[in-house]
Amino acid sequence: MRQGLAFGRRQPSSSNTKLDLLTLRNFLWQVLETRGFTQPLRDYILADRPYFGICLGMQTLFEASEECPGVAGLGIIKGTIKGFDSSAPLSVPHIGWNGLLMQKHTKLIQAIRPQELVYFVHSYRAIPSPEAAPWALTLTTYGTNFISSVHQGRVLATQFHPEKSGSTGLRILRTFLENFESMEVDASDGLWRPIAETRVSKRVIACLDVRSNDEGDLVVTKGDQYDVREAAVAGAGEGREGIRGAVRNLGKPVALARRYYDEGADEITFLNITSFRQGVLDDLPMLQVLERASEQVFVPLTVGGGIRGYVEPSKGEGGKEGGRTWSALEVAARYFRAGADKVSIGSDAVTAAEEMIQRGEKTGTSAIEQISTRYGRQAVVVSIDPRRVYLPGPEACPAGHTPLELSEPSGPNGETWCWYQATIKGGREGRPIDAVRLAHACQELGAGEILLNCVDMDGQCRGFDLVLVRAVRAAVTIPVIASSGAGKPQHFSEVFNKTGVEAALAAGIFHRREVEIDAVKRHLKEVGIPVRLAMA
Ligand code: 1PR
Repeated sequence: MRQGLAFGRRQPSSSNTKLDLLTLRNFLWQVLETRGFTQPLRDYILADRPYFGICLGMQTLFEASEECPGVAGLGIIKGTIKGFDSSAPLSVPHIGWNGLLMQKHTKLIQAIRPQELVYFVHSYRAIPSPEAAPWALTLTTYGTNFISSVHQGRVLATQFHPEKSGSTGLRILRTFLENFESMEVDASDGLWRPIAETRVSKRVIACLDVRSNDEGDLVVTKGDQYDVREAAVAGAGEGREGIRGAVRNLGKPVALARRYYDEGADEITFLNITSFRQGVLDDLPMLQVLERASEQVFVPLTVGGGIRGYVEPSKGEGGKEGGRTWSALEVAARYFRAGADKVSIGSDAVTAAEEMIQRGEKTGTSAIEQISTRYGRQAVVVSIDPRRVYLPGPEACPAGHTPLELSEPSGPNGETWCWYQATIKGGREGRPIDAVRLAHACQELGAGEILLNCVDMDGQCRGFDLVLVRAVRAAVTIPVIASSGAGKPQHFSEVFNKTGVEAALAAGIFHRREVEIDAVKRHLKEVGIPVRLAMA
C-alpha cells in the first residue's frame, strides 16, 4: 500500500524558545511554510493520494480557523473553522463520546454499528455549509450540528479521534486502510440510518493513584481521605515508617488500565501521587507506564503529578552533572510523547492562581498557560484537592472565600456550613484560596477541564460531595469531572442529575471490584442518562 499522510496528534516541537509562545497550530503552519511543505501537501491531497487526517488534520483542510487568525489553511474545503459558543449552556471544550450522523454512503457505514460513539476533544469546529457539503461525511450535534468527518476519493479526515475511540475507532482506521481505494458503497444497501441528532455521553473515568510501595515497586494504591497506608498493626513496619502500615497495593498500573479499557472506561487517569518529592523526569517508571498503557489502551489517557517546571537535582561527583532546568512545557512534552492525551496539574495550578489573583494579571509563565498555549486548552486538566473548613455559620467565613451549606450536619460540632480550602502536595498543605475561586482562576489561565476531588469524601464510598461539585460546576464553563466518594452506581446518576457535571471518576470501588464499570453504565442508561455502552 502506498504510504498515506496523516497528522493530527499534537506532537511537541523541539524546545526552541522563539517558538514557545506560538500555538502548536501556528507552529505547525510555520514549519510547513518555512520548509516548503504546504504546496506539496496541497498537491498531494488534490491528486487524491491516500490521506487520513485527525482533528487538526481535518481542520487544516479548510481555508482558515478562528483559532489562529491570519494563518491560512490548505483551502481544499471552503469555509472557516469557528469556536464553539462558550456562553451557551454546553461546556467548552467539547470533550467526550458522541455519535455520527451519516451524510453519505461509504464503507464507514459498514464499519460503525448503530449507536456506536466516538471520542471528541476540541474547542473549534467546521460548520455545515453548501460549499462544504460535498465533503461532509458525518455530522455531530453539540449545541448545533458540526462537520465531524469529511471524505472525497481517497481523502478521509475526522474531527474525532479514532485512535482514542476504542474498538469502534480501530475499526474505522482498519476500514480506511483496507478500502481507501474505493470507499463508496451502493446507496441501496439498506445500511443508511438517518438519525435526527446526536448526544454527548456522560463519561465514567477510572483513576489510578500510582506510587512506589515500601519495596520500591510502582503500584496502584488508594487512600482514605488521602492516607494510602493500611491501618497500623502494633509493631508492624517499625524501623521503616514508624508504626505506620504498608502502602496499599491494589495492582499494577498497566494491567489495571487494560482491565478498565476492556470493561468500558471512557477515559483512564494516572496520578503520580508522590511526584512532589522528586522531579517527575527522574520518574522513568511512570513514563514507561504511559508508553506501555498507550500501546494497548485506546481511550484517552490523562497523567498527573509533578507537571511543573523544576531544577533537576545535581548528579555525579561533586554535583558536576545535572542541575538542568526543565520547563513545565518540557515535562508535559515528555508525557505527551509517552502517550498521554492530557496532563493534569495540581499544586502548580494553585500557586499560579494565587499569583494571578495577587498581581491582578496573568504572567504567561505558569504551567497551565504554557501548556495550553502550545497544545490547546483541551490538553490541560487542573486537579483540585479541596478539604472542608467547617464554620459555625456563613458569617464566620473569612473574606474572599465562598461559604457553602451542606445538606446535613457534618462538622465535628455538628456544623452545616464550610468553605472548601484548596490544598497542595496531595492534601498536605492548605492554601488561602477556596476551590470555587481556584477553579474559576484556572479556567482564566487556560485550563480545559477541572478534576474535582474532595479530601473529606475520598475513599468513603458515601457519594460525591454534591454541594462542592454543584458550586464549582456553576463557576466555570469548561467541563468538570466529579471525583471522590463513589460507592455504588446510584452515586453516579445522582451527581450527573443534581450537578450537571460532564464526567464522574472513581477509584476504590473499581479497584476492589465492588462495582463494575459496566454496572455503572447500565444503571445510568436505565435512568435515562446518555452513556457509551460497550458493544458486544
Ligand atoms: O500536585 O501536580 O504534583 O499532582 C499530584 C496529584 O496527585 C494531584 O492530582 C492529587 O489529586 C493527587 N494526589 C496526591 N496525593 C494523593 C493521595 O491520595 N494521597 N490522590 C493524591 C488524589 C484522589 C483521587 C481519587 C479519588 C477517587 N486522590 O485520585 O482517585 O478521590 O477515589 P474514590 O473513588 O476511591 O473515592 P501535583
